[in-house]
Amino acid sequence: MLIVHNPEHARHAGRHEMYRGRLVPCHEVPQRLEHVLAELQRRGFGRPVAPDALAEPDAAGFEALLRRVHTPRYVDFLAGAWDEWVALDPENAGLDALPSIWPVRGFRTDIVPDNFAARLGRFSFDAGTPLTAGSWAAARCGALAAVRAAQALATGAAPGGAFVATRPPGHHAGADYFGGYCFLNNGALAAQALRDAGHARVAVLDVDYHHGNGTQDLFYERADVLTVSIHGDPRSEYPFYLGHADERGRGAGLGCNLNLPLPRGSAFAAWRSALASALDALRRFGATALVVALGVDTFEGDPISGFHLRSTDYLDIGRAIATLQLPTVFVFEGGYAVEPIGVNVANVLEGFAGLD
Ligand code: SP5
Ligand code: ZN
Repeated sequence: MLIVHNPEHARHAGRHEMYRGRLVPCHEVPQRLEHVLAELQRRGFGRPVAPDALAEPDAAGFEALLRRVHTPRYVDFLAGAWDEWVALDPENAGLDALPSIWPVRGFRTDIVPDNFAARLGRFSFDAGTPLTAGSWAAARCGALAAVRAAQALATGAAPGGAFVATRPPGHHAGADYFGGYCFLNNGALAAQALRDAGHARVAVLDVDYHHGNGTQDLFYERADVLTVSIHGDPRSEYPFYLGHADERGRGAGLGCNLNLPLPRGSAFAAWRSALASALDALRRFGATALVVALGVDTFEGDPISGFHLRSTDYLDIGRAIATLQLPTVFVFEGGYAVEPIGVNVANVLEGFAGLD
């Protein structure tokens, strides 16, 4: 299996996220990915490669792709946000930027304000996603890793599939908003790269505990990309405002989105039957390539989530996904029980690769 890692990931290291009126230490920390990479190395997976090491004839294509999946003004905002933040006050260099005001129903979103705090809110949806000095460098390189992995898959250079070892995660990020620890939607970028490389129908399977609202939003009106997500019921679970079972796509995309919400507290038996439904839908759609948004915050020990999957269950998940027999790129998403993340991610990939 091809492993593409993001050598810039640790440059995104938030200090705090807002939770119940307090700034609490971030759950999405650099050590998460270090545990994944260490466990993959321990099991003898191939040496991770940086995205720059993967040949791509059309180097300018990545910038264009970023600005097709995300809006150009959002990309420009993210690229310059840290410098703007520090320009407000030199002391800001020692603080993370966190939004505290958002345009909601009835507010104007067509006008982008001059005020930085107002723009930070215009391009985000929560106060849990700190923007730091290196956030843009890390997010951009992670997106590049996802796109290069997808392109390697499409050219046949990764016959055993690919894993994008990156953070920050991506599936909560939409065309012009960050949130849920995500800035650029790595999985969506990989799916679009597969479309651009000639796959007429591409599917995204999101197994993170949280609904992949950004990915759903990006492809909601499209018939060429099926989005399927298994997640905690948004009536009680983050991100709350999207991810319900009656969201099936719109316009040309009607029928091309499937949400499989499960109650908080669900164990693997329920999760596994939701996966069977997901796999049925994926088979019916007839995709020729698959992106898996691989979050392992479904784990019983996860500090912010509510499912009860055990480490051995992840082997079974990998095996089940392999039965689709599709070129597959796995993109790392959530998972906050920092040490067990390595074993859980490696189990999915090992189950998929049939190494055991
Ligand atoms: C990619 C991903 O998994 N993003 C998840 C974002 C969830 N953010 C909100 C979590 C708030 C829960 N805080 C619980 C603190 C318990 N001490
Ligand atoms: Zn998650």
